[in-house]
Amino acid sequence: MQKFTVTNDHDVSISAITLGATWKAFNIPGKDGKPENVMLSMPSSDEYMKNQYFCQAIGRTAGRITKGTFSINGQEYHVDANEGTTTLHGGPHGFNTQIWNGAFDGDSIVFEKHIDSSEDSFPGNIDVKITYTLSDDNEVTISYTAKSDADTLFNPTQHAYFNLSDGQNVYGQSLQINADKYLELNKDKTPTGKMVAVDDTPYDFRDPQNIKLGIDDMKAEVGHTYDEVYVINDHNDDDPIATLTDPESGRSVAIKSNRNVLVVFTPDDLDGVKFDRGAGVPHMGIALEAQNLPDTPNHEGFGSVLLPKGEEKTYSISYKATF
Ligand code: FUC
Repeated sequence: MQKFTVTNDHDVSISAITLGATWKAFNIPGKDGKPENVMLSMPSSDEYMKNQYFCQAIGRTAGRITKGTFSINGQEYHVDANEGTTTLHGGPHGFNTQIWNGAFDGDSIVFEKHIDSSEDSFPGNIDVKITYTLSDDNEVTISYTAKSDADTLFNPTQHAYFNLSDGQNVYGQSLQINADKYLELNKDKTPTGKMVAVDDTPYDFRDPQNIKLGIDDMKAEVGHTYDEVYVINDHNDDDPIATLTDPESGRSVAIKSNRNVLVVFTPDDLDGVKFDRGAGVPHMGIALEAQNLPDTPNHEGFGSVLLPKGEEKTYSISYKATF
């Protein structure tokens, strides 16, 4: 396994590793000027292999595909399931399970991989390129490019878990999301197809909201922590879709993307997981995953994540640090 690091002129740096094209570090100075890693990272490859998805690249399709079944141009496909009958985050052989070929391209970190249809069960053999770039104004851009030899689906994301504080949990941090609606989910967390207004619910992050208060309200009113699919409002590509802020350390990360979804996940149970910050505790990080609507082909009005044969498609997500 290899690790690649890029540092800019403001003491901001990023590291990424070839296992899972994982975003291992985003070091941002705090009020004291000392850079700390705001990604929920792990100390060893063993730990990354035991605990999937932590800050890893997700593909071909982020989120859940109902019964691992979808149609493209009238042809039905069944892909491998890895959560009961559901295909989660690209299935059992998704991007996060691959060892990528890593290299520097100038100041960018580039991961490339050819994935055969026979390997991950999705239609089409694809060539994928994931690029990490850190700018001098402290913005990280991750882009995902793919080309397939048959029509297929492509809806990648980065499963970034953030903790901007110097402490163990995200309770002091606040989150703002540019979303009037979220997806209603079935018990197995697949979408019902319905979008629900956030008004007067703990789902409402249109104004910055303290995460601890939000989790408490969710538990009291809805019965569980956040594991939600926010439908991002129409916006200019230059406007952040979400901003995470830690008043205590002075760090903040604004996410920009032209994707129409942000998944927000605040895991209760990180027991037994070893992180660089220490032993896993509840709400040690918050996952913010910019993507397109999940289970797309199975719901009318969800748009398209089709990657047509022979066409190259690129999706990007940017994370701008201020401190
Ligand atoms: C998020 C959630 C899932 C899952 C995964 C690791 O995308 O929506 O429920 O637990 O992360």
